[in-house]
Amino acid sequence: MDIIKETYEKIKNMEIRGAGRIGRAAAKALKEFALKISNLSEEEFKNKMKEAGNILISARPTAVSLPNAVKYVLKGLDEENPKERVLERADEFINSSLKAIENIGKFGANRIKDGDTVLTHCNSEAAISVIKTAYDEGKDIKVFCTETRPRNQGYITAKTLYDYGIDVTLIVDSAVRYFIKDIDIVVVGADAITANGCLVNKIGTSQIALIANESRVPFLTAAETYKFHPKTIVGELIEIEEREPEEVVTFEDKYKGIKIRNPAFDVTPAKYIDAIITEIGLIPPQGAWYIIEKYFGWLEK
Ligand code: RUB
Repeated sequence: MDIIKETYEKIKNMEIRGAGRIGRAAAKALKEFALKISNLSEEEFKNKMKEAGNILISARPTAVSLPNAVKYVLKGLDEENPKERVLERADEFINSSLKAIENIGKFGANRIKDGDTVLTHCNSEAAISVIKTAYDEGKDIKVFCTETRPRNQGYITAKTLYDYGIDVTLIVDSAVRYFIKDIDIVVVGADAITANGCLVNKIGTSQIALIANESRVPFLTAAETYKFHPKTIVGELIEIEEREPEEVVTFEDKYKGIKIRNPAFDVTPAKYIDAIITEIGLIPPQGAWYIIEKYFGWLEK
């Protein structure tokens, strides 16, 4: 179980973070774990794999890419030659995830025009793929990155895009409304998309969507199909992770009575989302149900 526990820890302490990376790390851990198992009956192998999957899923509660990746890989346990199928399905998940990010880049870049200034929040591989692809297409673009308190993932995005040669401006999260007049389009990632087209993403996303809506700036989320949450179709709510207060601030003892709340994600209603960029193309948020129906038969049957 070493590889499983190690991956669990890395996801929990955010050494591995971002929904896509978390999903791929879980698939990789299951593959490496399966490879190490020998001398077990088929039944014992299946039980061990299921136990490993449950440990991984418990690392962080919000990004649905984690349970979706685990379920995708472990579906191989119901097939003939379960071990081989689990190994194959882990590779399938990882490869299709990487391909999806590339395709999202192409579809999303179509929405970015020459001369546009793009605003992004937090650090999303899928959103970055859209921005880099637009830049690769020769479009003269500028990007505003929010800091993304409390863990400042926006710094990673700013450095990544700057290293790529893009004109980057970093702003504090509360400056979005001040700068919205300079923004042509907002592109963010997704930790989960619900059946009714709502977006669950880094805390602060919903405020940005509201500000964009007020100023009639298009708000797009880049979400691979494995970010869609199958259980929301039957009314299940997505748990919003609340993290340690120390991530926000550490007060001296005298002020220990001050309560600190630190939700890591929030929910953006579908009405503030202009489009969801998936690897099969752009859909309106109302199309989320269709994606879940089409792609998650393997989960809920
Ligand atoms: C990261 C975050 C990202 C999504 C999408 O939160 O909210 O926007 O996970 O990222 P955290 P990607 O840093 O708490 O994991 O497009 O890379 O999957």
